[in-house]
Amino acid sequence: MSLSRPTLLAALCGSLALAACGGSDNDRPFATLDGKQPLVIGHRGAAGYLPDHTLEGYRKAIAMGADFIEPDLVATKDGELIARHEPNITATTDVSTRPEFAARKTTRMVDGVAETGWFATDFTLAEIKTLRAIQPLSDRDQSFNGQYQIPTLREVLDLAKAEGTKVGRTIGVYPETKHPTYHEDNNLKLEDRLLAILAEYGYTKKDSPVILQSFETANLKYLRTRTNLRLIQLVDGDDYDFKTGAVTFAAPFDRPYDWTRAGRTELFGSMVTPAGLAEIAKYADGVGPWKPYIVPVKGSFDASGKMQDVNGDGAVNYADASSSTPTTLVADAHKLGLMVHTWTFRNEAKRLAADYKGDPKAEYLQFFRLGVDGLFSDFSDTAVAARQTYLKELGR
Ligand SMILES: [Ca+2]
Ligand SMILES: [Ca+2]
Repeated sequence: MSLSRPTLLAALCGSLALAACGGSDNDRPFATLDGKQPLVIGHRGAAGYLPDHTLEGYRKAIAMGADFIEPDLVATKDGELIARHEPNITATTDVSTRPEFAARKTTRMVDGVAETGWFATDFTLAEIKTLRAIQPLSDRDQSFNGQYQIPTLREVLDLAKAEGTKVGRTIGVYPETKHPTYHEDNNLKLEDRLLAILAEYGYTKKDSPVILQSFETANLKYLRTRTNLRLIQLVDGDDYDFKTGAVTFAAPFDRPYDWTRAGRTELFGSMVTPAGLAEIAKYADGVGPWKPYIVPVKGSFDASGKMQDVNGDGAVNYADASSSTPTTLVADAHKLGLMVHTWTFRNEAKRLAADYKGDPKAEYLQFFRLGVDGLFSDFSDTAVAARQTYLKELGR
C-alpha cells in the first residue's frame, strides 16, 4: 500500500520535528483556527437517512466518515441521560400509539411555551426502552419507524469507542444539553450527571474526544468551573429576514432561556458581535452559530416589495433566497481564539439556497473556504465528499 502524500507527510511529521511540517509550498493552509481540516459532525446521527438519535443513525454517520457524532441529551424521570432532541418525545417516538402510556399525555412548559404531549421527564429509562424511534420530518424516509430503541448517553459513548476501533479513527462525541433550565425546574439538572458519565470514560480533558454544547449560558459557565472539556456556545435565531439577510428573533428562539428567566433583554444576535464573542471567550472554547449568522441569505424583490419565486415552484420560501456577502463572524471569533462550528447542512433542494443550484457541496465549500472549524450535517457522506474537494482545492 502506498501512502498518499498528505499521509506520508503526516507520518514524517509525527516522528521528526521538521520545520516544513506546517505544509509544503504547494499545500495551502486550512483557514481553521488550529490549521487542521474542519470537522464533520453527524447531526443527531445520520438524520438525513435514519431516525434521529438512534445507535443505527450514529453508526451510519461514522461509516460515512463523520469525525464526531451528536447526541442531544434529555433526562428521564429517574435521572438517566438519553439521546432525544427535546424533552417532548411525541414526534420522535411511537409513544402516542402506546395505550399503556395514554394517561401520561400532559401539558408542560418548555422555555416559556406550553407544549402538550409526552415528556421524557415523566418516563423511567425502563419505560423509555420500550419505545421506538420515529423520523420526525415527513419528507424523509419513514420506513425505519418503529424499529430502533432510544439510546442512553452511555450506549452512545460505547458505540463511538467500538465503531472508532473498527474504522481506525477516534470518533468524537458532541453532546448537547437540551433545555437546561427546564431540567433544573424538574429537579433533573443535566450537567453533573453528564460530567459523571463522561468521567467514567476518562473524558475530562481539553483534548478528550468530547465537545459540549448548549444554547443556554449559565449551564456552560457552570460546566467551565467543573471540567476542562471543550465547550461551545450555540447561537440560535427564529427566522430569516429575506430583505436584509438578517436573522430575526421571536420567543422562544430570541435569546438563551436562562437570560429570559434572569430578565435580560439582549437577543441571540448580541452574542456574535465582537463584544458578545469576547464574553463567550471567557467561558467557552467556541461558538456554534446558525448558518445565516455567517452567510446571510436574501431574496430578490420586485418593485412592489414582493419576494420572487426564483425556482418557479409556486411557493416563495428559503429555496428562493440566495447567499450573500459573508459576515466577519468567523474572523472575529478566530481573533479571540474561538472555534466556529455551524449548523445545519442538509442535502434536500428545498433546504438549500437558490444559488447553490441544488448542489449541497457548493454550500459546504463556501463555509469551508470561510474557515469554519466544523459543521453539523444531516448527511455526513456529502459533507466528507465536499471536504475532499476542498482538500484538493488546497493542493492537499
Ligand atoms: Ca443538537
Ligand atoms: Ca419557489
